[in-house]
Amino acid sequence: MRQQNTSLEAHGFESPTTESSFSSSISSSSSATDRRLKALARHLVDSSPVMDSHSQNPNDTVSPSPTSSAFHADSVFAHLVRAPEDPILGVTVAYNKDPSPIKLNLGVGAYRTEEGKPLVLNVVRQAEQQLVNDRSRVKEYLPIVGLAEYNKLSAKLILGADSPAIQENRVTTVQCLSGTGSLRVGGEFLARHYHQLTIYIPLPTWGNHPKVFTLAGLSVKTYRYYDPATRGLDFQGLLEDLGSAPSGAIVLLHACAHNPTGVDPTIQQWEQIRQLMRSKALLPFFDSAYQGFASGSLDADAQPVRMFVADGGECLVAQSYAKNMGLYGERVGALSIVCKSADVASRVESQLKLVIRPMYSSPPIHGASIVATILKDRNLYTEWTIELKAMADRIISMRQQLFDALRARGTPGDWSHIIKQIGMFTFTGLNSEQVAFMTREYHIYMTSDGRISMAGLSSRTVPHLADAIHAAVTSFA
Ligand code: PLA
Repeated sequence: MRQQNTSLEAHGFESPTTESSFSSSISSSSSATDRRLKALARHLVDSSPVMDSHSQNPNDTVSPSPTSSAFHADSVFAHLVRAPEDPILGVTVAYNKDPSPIKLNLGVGAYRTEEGKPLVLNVVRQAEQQLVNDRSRVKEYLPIVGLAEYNKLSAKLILGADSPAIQENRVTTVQCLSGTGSLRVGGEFLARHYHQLTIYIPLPTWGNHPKVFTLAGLSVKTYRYYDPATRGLDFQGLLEDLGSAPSGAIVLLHACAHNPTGVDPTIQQWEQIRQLMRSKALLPFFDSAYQGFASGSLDADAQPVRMFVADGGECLVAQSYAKNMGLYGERVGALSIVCKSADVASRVESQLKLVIRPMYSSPPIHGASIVATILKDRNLYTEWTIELKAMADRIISMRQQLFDALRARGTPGDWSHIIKQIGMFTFTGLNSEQVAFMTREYHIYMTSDGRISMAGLSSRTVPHLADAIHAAVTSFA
């Protein structure tokens, strides 16, 4: 993979440091920052002779008058090629351009009601009302690590209220820009301070993972996860690949509702994964973007993370409130790093601040205030769990309806994976040709890997989707 080489070359690994002085942190921040600075320096050196040759006469200054040739020259960006749209978010771009009244967007994982409308949770509206009514609230900057109360509550939500790691102050949590920002901050922290620069991600995984971690300065490798033949977990392959990973390597794990496959290990399989990873000192980095969305229970969906924390070992967790609170555009997330001692955790936090400050300084206040308001109020919290369960249940019922509709049509193939898979997505097994056909003929939009967002479906649109799948499967076997 080209990306891996670039990442390794650019990284020029240096020994990890836990010192918190400014200069030590700068000297240890290889990777992305260094690469950018080097490129800038090269550019300045390369361009200096050209400038000299133009300025032999001290009076010969550059005059950007409208008549000068420089003014009419090509754009300094004329050499740019058009970048492709994002494989997931680009689906929405294409959908928005389609004038068809029957169009259906099953691309991005965004919850829709039975009426096909985006949903603002009732508890979110209530929390926002409380915030607006509170005249004492101001718009000052948050600290670099975000809203303290929000961070504490987020750690409790994922690790459990009675987590010994929290009680022993071994967890540091920083508010980040949703799940993506949490992954990026965690990735950059590891690239600066962890002794192993390779991160293993499942095959397949969310399309942004390799980009996030490569640009953070890590080297990305994959481990086997999904078996297309069984449409289930390739557990043997997973154990073999993690078993042959170098000691200390970082392993990205989807906490629940694996994207895009909808296939999760069982609790027994998680336990085997945990034992293997701990025996090889592999560092778990959990991506928890769907807590509560898989089973409808916040605790059940956090179980794999809690198993890894219960053994006393270290791990990272990236959380997102995009899906479970429907706060997509508010960009609310958190990165927690569980450490062996309170002392280490506080030094880790001091270094996280040095990652965040030059990146975006501090996170936004509104979304985190909504989340904190809900999590700390017993009534709002209970109401939230009910609304969350209703969303999860609606998705589960869509699975059943789609499965029944395909059976009723006699669509060739075994579609039981639709009801077995879990979370927001079904990994249909449709190929890119079939997907293109469904978009062209039925105006159904989805990612080219055959992933459909069940949360974008409703009882009203299931027959249309089933017709399209039936036609695609029978036209392109
Ligand atoms: N991690 C996983 C596994 C995800 O699926 C997503 C979102 C994120 C992190 C990041 O979400 P956040 O930054 O909004 O919190 N995946 C979506 C959206 C829902 C996307 O691609 O950005 C998806 O359609 O796959």
